[in-house]
Amino acid sequence: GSFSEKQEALVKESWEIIRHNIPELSLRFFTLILEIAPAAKKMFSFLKDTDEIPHNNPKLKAHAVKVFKMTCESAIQLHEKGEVVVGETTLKWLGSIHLQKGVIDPHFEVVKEALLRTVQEGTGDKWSEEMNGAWAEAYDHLATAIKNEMKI
Ligand code: HEM
Ligand code: ISQ
Repeated sequence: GSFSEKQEALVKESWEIIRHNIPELSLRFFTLILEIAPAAKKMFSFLKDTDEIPHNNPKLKAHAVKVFKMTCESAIQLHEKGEVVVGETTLKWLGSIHLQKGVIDPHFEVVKEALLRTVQEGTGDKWSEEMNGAWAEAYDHLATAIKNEMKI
């Protein structure tokens, strides 16, 4: 495939760094999403009734970890199989959640931007353009799979 071993390694490597700082970075990820798109706040059930982003919300943390892990998994599959193979059931589930919450295509760019910036901040001096590109590609494939499921 076009996703190289180097790219896969870069994603895995950076996830290892980010993983250890999840409480802070999951919050950062989410803050960035709402900074770019404030209106997205009302879509998230765990934020509906709060004025600020909760600093120690286990649900928020768990959600953010899932998004990171899935993107990471997507990178591994892109390298090994040349495509993103999310389980059919998982994909259907993800498609229906996002459809039901009113997520539309431009939102995916917002989450992408926030994810890439979180990776950049989270990896510090280990960050590189190449690492950024690897995450971007892995995310795009996953986002496309979810978007396709939402159109069915
Ligand atoms: C829920 C992943 C893109 C908004 C979820 C869940 C996952 C997920 C795993 C379910 C969490 C759970 O119930 O345990 C992803 C991935 C994405 C993506 C991998 C991109 C590749 C987006 C985008 C938006 C969005 C672009 C729009 C801002 C939401 C909302 C929920 C959700 C509102 C429901 C949260 C709740 O209230 O329970 N997402 N998501 N997601 N996602 Fe995403
Ligand atoms: C769900 N979908 C996309 C991004 C998210 C970020 C934080 C919490 C939940 C999310």
